[in-house]
Amino acid sequence: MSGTDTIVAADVVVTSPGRNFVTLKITTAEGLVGWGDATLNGRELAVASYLRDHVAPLLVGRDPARIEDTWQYLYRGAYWRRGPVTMTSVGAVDLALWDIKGKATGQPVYQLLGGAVRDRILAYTHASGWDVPRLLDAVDARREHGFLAVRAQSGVPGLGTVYGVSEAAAGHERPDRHGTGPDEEIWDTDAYLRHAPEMLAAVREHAGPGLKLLHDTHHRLTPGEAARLGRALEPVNLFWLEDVTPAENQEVLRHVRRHTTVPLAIGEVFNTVWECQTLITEQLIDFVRTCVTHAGGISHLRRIAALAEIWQVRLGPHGPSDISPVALGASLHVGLSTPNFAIQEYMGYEPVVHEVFRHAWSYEDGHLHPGDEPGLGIEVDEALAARFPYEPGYLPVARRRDGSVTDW
Ligand code: GCO
Ligand code: MG
Repeated sequence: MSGTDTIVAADVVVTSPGRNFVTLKITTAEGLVGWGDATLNGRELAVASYLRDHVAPLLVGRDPARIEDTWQYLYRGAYWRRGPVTMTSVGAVDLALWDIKGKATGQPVYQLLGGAVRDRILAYTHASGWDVPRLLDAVDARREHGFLAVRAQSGVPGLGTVYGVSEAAAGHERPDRHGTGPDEEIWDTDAYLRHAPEMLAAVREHAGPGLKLLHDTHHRLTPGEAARLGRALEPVNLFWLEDVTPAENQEVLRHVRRHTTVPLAIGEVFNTVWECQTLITEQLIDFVRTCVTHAGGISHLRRIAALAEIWQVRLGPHGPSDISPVALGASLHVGLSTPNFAIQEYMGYEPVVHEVFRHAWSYEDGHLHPGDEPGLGIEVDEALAARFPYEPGYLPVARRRDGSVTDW
């Protein structure tokens, strides 16, 4: 790219190979194509419209090499800033432009980010079971596949379906696809708090001390409940306890931090460094979970990483099957080149997803690598993608036993 290239088209590909994905395709006059993930699970069409109707017309004619200028232009120029729809859209443009810059220079993006600081990236995956025996079987299966780090989630006695428990093949992340609206689930915190310590202790007992064991509370506790759970789980030696309490008010984590040393991870629903700022600068968390899809792309994730590094907070980006292989690849380019990147979530994908999104990144022996293809190393098979039309899907809604809505 001579610095005289220009963007000639920005198109949005919505496809649903097993689940909905939204991908931005930017094309330049010199024939370069860049891809950016724009998937916001359960609200996909909002981002597709933000990109198609409001961003794409502004991109045509711009210099694709000016990644940071385009980020500032889209972030500040919209006036209405932050939030998941806006930042997923900005992130998609950012990923696509980094992809183009890599292709123009013949370099994998991690080389443009300063080169590798590690040889490979530790991965963690999900194991779940409706009861503890089936959870232990799932943990064993993931370890047999080479994973050194596993997130364990189980059903809760007395409850029906709860977050994080699915016995579908690896790579199954809700929503369930139907046009009628969210499933509703009953949640009972007391039953969960009675069950979680013994469930996780059973996993630790079964797996031994070497397994990096993670658990996701998924925003469902109050700070006081989170403090009690954290203290109860200290003997289990978790790698991290995730989203212990809703963190829109970041200051409530001060209470949790005062009462427990369990490592805390928060950030997957955050979209900019400003939502994580207090958590990081007051060291209220050990890991920040923001991801390239929903937090403004590679350019902004690196800002979050830089702030986190000053406070010795490490990155453990969100990476379920509802961010696309494009985003996973982009996260791995950041992971290979960022000193305080600790671990990458990786649920895997159903086989058809790997066919639609052909990628250079790879998994082996509990670790991931972005590959050395120029750019992000992912190409979308548009003809195959077109065979999987969008289907409305909703994340579940949880209600307490008294009928009031709570966090799912
Ligand atoms: C995780 C997340 C997911 C989210 C999902 C929402 O830790 O991977 O909590 O399970 O619920 O990404 O779309
Ligand atoms: Mg989570």
